[in-house]
Amino acid sequence: MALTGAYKIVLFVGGVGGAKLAYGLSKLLPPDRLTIVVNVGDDFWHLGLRICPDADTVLYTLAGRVDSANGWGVANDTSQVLTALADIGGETWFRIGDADLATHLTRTDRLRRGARPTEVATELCAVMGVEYALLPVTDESVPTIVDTKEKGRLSFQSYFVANRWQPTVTAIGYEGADGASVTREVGDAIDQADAIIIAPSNPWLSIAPMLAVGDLRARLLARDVPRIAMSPIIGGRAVKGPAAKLMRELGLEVSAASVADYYGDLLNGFVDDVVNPPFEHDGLKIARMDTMMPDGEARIRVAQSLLEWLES
Ligand code: FO1
Repeated sequence: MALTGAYKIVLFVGGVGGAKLAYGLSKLLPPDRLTIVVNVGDDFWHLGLRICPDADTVLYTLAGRVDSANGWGVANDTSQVLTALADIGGETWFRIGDADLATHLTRTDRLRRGARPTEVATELCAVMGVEYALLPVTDESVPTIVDTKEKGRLSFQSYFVANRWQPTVTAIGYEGADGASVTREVGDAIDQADAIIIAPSNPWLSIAPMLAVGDLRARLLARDVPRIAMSPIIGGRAVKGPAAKLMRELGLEVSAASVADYYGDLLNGFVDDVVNPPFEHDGLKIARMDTMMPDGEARIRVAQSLLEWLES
């Protein structure tokens, strides 16, 4: 599976963890060799605006604008509108900064004028100086729904933000996934890919919502190229977010091996972290490396190690 020459990578990302690997790879591969496909399951309507958190996290990260403490929103953003909203009893549970609001206003305006989410993503990348193709997996709405013991059925942001992902998850759904289809742009990227990489995003909340869309899984399986995932579990826990807690609630062992099992035959390669206990998985080539990406330099180093493994 050694990659040679000017090979093309398609990277599937969700939230913050995925954006870090996208950043690292963007420093090593030119735009015509790295396409980023982003989860749309977190997207929702809020205060009349279409909010696309995972797309914006990748966009701001690649543009060098992201608030690095949170991994989402705009660095050093102000909160005049949030304060004014609070004064008049508006919703402030979802923290939207003033500069971030400009993105949501622009996206919503473009969508209302008939643009596709894919076109809006391309336009926002262009104006923010991001030359990489940042593609929503589908232009249709496929919201992630979370069934919980304590609060019943919750929309994703209600689970993740309003309830701080504390409720016990009993099931996760991807509404409308069957009837949806990947965009032409995503289909073309997959057909031309020399390798498919699944970022260390939450498999159940950020990657599965994409794999559920239409015939995406079958299209990936049809490509006889490296199809690898990077473990989001390091040392028995998630670097950020609910992945480990979710695995426990779903009755799974909190390990990279469980993640590899979950992805199943979709993968023929897996990148595990050196601190995780080694595991075997038939049909899976497993690389072990330091996958922590606390800063820009580490992200580039991890991306470099990943590409070197693919080239070996
Ligand atoms: N996550 C939070 O935990 N609290 C927030 O107030 C919040 C606001 C927010 C605003 C814009 C945006 O693009 C993302 C935001 N996120 C927030 C993250 C968001 O919930 C994402 O869906 C998660 O990062 C999961 O991918």
